Amino acid sequence: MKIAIVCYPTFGGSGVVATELGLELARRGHEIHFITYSQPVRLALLNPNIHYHEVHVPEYPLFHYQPYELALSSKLVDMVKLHKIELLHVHYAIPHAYAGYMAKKMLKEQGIRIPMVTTLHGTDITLVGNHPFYKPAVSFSINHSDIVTSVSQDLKEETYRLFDIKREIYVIPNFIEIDKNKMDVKSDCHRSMMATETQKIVTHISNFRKVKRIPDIVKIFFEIQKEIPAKLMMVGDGPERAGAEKLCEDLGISDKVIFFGNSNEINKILCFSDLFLLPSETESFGLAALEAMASGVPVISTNTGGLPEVNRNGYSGYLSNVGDIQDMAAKAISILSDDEKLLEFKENALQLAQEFDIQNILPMYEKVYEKALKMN
Ligand code: GMT
Repeated sequence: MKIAIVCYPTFGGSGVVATELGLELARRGHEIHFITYSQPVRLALLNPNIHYHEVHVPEYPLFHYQPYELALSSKLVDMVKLHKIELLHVHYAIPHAYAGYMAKKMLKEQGIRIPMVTTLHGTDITLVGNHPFYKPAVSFSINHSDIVTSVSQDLKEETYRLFDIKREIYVIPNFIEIDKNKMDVKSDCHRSMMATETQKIVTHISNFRKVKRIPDIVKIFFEIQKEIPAKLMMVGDGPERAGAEKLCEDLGISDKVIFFGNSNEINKILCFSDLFLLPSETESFGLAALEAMASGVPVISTNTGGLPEVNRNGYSGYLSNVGDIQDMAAKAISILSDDEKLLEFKENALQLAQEFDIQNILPMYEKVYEKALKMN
């Protein structure tokens, strides 16, 4: 199949999922065209089946806001015609499904019919989409997609609860490439550079937005390090980072916390991590938790959104109520203070992650594509 993938090219989970999906589809022989405003961070153009088309939004002083959706829909029309693309797979209802719908309409006028699959990732529904200003556009974009998928059962239910949706939503969970994960870190895991033998390593990875409850991470770690020699690895960047650095200073733990900034080699940090913290306010799936588990790192997370579909309480880690710092700290300490228990949780985490191996999940997308093509 010739498939156009539209996504955000940044470090967020949806961009990672879209990129990894495209890469694996290309390996399986499909021709993949990424269409977005800059090259996706995890995309290496080393495969003849991978193409990247940049969407340019020319600056024009008349426009207070430059019209990205317009540029994207025009680019989609041009690329579909030029490369004979058969299917659009857009990640995020707004603005991607919105722009995709316009592209479909323009193409139809020219006698070209093309189906659109929309994948919902969470923030479009739970945060952005729920804003009353965007609600009609999100409902419209979902209802006018040929097939809609969501990354968790919880997100599917939330979408039905918050919007007037008239179509079936298929759940296709996020995935991880277990083999690649193992290969990448074989010779590159430098634990001794980060901590002493006796220190345990706790890690968090995100885009440091408010929804991630970054101060909770620092406070949980503050409790952990009172009981156990430990270091905290903070990976990623975003609006909450400066506040977190200040909180570490105020609590007197700056020497035990490393802020890495953004990284696209997170498995080289996860490979030496003992525990992963994800105390988010909400999380449609929690890809970072799955990435941790695939590196054999147990997860302490909240029990909201799709997180219980990824992290199994008392098995791959623990789940607590949002904001319950004491509970999360106690559970972290219980795992980290008992080497036998830690090892067991590490093995469980890896085993559970295997259920989400890309080889199990990708055929679900292929099936959906075939169905969409038949519908058109
Ligand atoms: O984690 C983020 O805030 C980024 C966001 C995104 O749009 O990339 O992530 C969302 O999509 C990911 C991939 O499906 C999910 O794993 C994240 O849980 C989801 N984030 C939220 O729901 C807050």
